[in-house]
Amino acid sequence: MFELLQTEGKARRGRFTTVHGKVETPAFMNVATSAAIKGGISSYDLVDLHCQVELCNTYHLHLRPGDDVVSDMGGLRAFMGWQGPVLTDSGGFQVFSLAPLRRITEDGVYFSSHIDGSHIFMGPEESMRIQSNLGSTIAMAFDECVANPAEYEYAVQSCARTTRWLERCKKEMACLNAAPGTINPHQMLFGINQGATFDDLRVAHMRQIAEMDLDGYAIGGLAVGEPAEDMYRIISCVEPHMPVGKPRYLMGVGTPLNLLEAVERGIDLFDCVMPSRNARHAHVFTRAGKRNLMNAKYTRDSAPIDETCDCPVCKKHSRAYLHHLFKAEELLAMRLSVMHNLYFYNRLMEDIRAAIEEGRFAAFKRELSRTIDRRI
Ligand code: PRF
Ligand code: ZN
Repeated sequence: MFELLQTEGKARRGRFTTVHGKVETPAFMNVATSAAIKGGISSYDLVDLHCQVELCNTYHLHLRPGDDVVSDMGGLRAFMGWQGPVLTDSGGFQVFSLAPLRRITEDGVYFSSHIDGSHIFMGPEESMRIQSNLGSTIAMAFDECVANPAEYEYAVQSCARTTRWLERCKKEMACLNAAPGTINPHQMLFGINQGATFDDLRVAHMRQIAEMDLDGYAIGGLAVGEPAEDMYRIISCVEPHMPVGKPRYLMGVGTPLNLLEAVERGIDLFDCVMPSRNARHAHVFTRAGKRNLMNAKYTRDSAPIDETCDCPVCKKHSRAYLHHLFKAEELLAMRLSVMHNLYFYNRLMEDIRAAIEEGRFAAFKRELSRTIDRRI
């Protein structure tokens, strides 16, 4: 169930209730691709980092350790020791971005494993069965994410196939949820809007899938090579056709500024590897801009990463200490900087929620946009 608590322009403050807990929106989902947040972050750290939802990947977990293993261990939440909601991505996007030698047919996708080269087939039914074994709170539909720029004719065909795949996903999930012994018989299904950068395809596809009464709607196929302005334009043109009473998820996005721009355009949920990936390369976010902790200017800097941050790392450690850990290639360097960056994203969303509640989101966004994306 999704409740709209408050709006300011298109920006929405909502509450998404799942069998595994409530999600206050707008929210950022923390990426744990192979059932682990990269950088040595555990599920109990995530509680301290104000994480609400963990996101895992069907493709990776199917290859290793195998969804049969996760199922035997009681599902992903039990396996990871995470009590809150988990969203699983369908494998569609990862097959297209990671697997070599893939062949797409009406049935699904043939590809080789990026781990051992073995030949694997995944279609809508396989993706739903795997996600059912994983026992996630929310399963994503099996879609095709076309890289931008795309050919119009190809995008038309691909979009139509993604719609047919969605119908098959919905049918298969209904069967799986009703079967005895299913780990999460209340598993929800989100549809994914595609259509490359073509406004007419995007709108037509969104209108089609909006009629299928799914539990939520995602916008996929963005942040895959197109300029940010194209992404913002597509969100704005698709949004009026998204159901008001369902959560809206922008997949794989993005920078702090991207999140502010998308919230302003009516998006509720996000996920991105950016906070953890950047942190592992010594790039940390602050409200005043991005820092590179490898920079020699931090050698004797006793200030925390971000003076305005109250994360466990900023409460305790200096830039000088983190700079040293990165130089010395200590594992702790990555762990501490990932913790800060995830907290930064989760806390940014908390402040966005408070701003919408108090009718000052526009001012909040204007103020932060001046500094948040610059390098310092
Ligand atoms: N489809 C799926 N997962 C995704 C995407 C998509 O288009 C994207 C695009 N940014 C990220 N993750 N299934
Ligand atoms: Zn911090």
